[in-house]
Amino acid sequence: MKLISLAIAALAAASAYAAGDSSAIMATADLKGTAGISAHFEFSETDAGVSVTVSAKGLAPRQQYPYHIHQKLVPANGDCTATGGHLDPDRINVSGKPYKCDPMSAAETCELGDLSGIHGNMTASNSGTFAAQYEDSLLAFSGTNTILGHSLVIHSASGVRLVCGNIVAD
Ligand SMILES: [Cu+2]
Repeated sequence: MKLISLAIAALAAASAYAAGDSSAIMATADLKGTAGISAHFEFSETDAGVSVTVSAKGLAPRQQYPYHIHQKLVPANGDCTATGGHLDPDRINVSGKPYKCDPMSAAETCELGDLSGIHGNMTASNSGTFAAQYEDSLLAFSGTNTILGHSLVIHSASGVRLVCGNIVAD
């Protein structure tokens, strides 16, 4: 009983945290695929840009997973390869030029959609889950940097596209 009430308190604290400054969720994405992995993303507008809340499960314990916003939508057959390349409206990653992006890089030097480059890979817990919340100063809900009309893809460490889902306005 004590454990249950602790769990409820933790859930309440987590959802209050996710709600941030009471800004409403403006878009979500649900990622599914054949890999047994599922993930849920929530995007809301803040003074600093866009708040991103990520949760995933079914990951391999302690493994790293890159993930990105991809340019094209996932087709009805769920084929993640059809989502094209990373969202990159500023054409940062032009073929032929070296591209490097990690959490130490200035976000402006990264593809807009390279969320794991900018904010770090998903690193699975011992039970195969991942959760994070962060602000992204460049993402938007309109204009050239809009995330709407695009998709999210989680990759294996070797780059295989494991699961994907469309970003949908809430
Ligand atoms: Cu990707």
